[in-house]
Amino acid sequence: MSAHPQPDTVTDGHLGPLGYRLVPEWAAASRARARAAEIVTAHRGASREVVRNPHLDQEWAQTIVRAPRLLNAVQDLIGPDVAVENTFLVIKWPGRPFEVPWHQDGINARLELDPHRSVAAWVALTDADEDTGCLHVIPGSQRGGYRPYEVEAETGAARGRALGVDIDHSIAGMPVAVPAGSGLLMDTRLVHCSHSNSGAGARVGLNIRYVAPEGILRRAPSSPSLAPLTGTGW
Ligand SMILES: O=C(O)CCC(=O)C(=O)O
Repeated sequence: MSAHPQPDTVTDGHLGPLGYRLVPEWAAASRARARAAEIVTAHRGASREVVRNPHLDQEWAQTIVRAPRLLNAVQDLIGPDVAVENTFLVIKWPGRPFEVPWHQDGINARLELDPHRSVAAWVALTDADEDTGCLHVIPGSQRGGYRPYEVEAETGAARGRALGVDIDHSIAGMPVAVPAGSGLLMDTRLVHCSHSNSGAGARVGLNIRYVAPEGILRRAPSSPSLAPLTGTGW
């Protein structure tokens, strides 16, 4: 018998009691920052804040979703066959209001993911901390399952988010600082949000939804095709 308590995978989920964990250095910090600088240069003119599904046509995003340390950590959780369901790039410009409300990545008006056959990743291309608008999480909130959600208008960062009716929206959650080149893996039921960037430079982060075969319980027919990365079960 193991000397260490094992996570209760039924209630805690595959990421254990907290519902998230750090993936250190999927890329060297300098490489991630250099990529962020290119992205910032490309989008500064229009002050663009959101790019949807860059993994479909951008080489840099295709490289990130396949980064070996990230992909290996994902495969450890959901098995060898992995596809990308969605990516979502957020550029938070310094001093410009940009709040991402409390939500869960695995459910919205168009989608429901099986939390045991999917995982969300948030990867930092610049240093993310409280000043620059890092994620805030509610550790253990995955145990409450998917919550009723409100559907926001499809503008700005809105994605038909799952805003829990039983969440006290005044709570701060726990800020999770992530250095450039590292990332977080999150249970797709983990409740999280992020605040505006009051730092000096742009904050750039990429959200990725990874799925295993059978990991999608409901998905709008108009959604872009899955992008298989590994395996033959697609
Ligand atoms: O980049 C952020 O600040 C938040 C992104 C996020 O939570 C998401 O895309 O689900």
